[in-house]
Amino acid sequence: MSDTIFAKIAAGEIPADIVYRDEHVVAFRDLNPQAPTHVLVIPRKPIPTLNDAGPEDAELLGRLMLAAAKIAEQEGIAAEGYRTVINCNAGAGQTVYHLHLHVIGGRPMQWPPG
Ligand code: DGP
Repeated sequence: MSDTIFAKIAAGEIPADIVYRDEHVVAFRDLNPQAPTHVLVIPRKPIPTLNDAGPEDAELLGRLMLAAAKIAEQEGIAAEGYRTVINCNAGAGQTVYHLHLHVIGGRPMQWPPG
């Protein structure tokens, strides 16, 4: 499962509009944005879904969240508010099986989500 499009983006093998990267995570703009700001934060480690994360990934999951907050600040949406979403498996709409955190903002958000 390490040959997904997101693994290739993380490896620099295919292009993406990267907004943040460090040793553990990479973040880039979604190809099909659902709001003025729509960034995907991924671990470099190829974990297919949230269900596949284990206790050994606890720190990495925290890094994804902290990167999301940093990106929201960078994008100028931190104060007004934004949403973070992880779709897990097909029933939730997951289409790329490399764990990713959506950071969505720049417009009012509805609740409940669809
Ligand atoms: P999800 O439905 O949670 O699996 O979200 C996958 C997202 O990934 C979806 O919003 C579209 C985006 N996406 C799919 N392929 C690419 C790609 O090649 N590049 C970028 N930047 N985004 C992609």
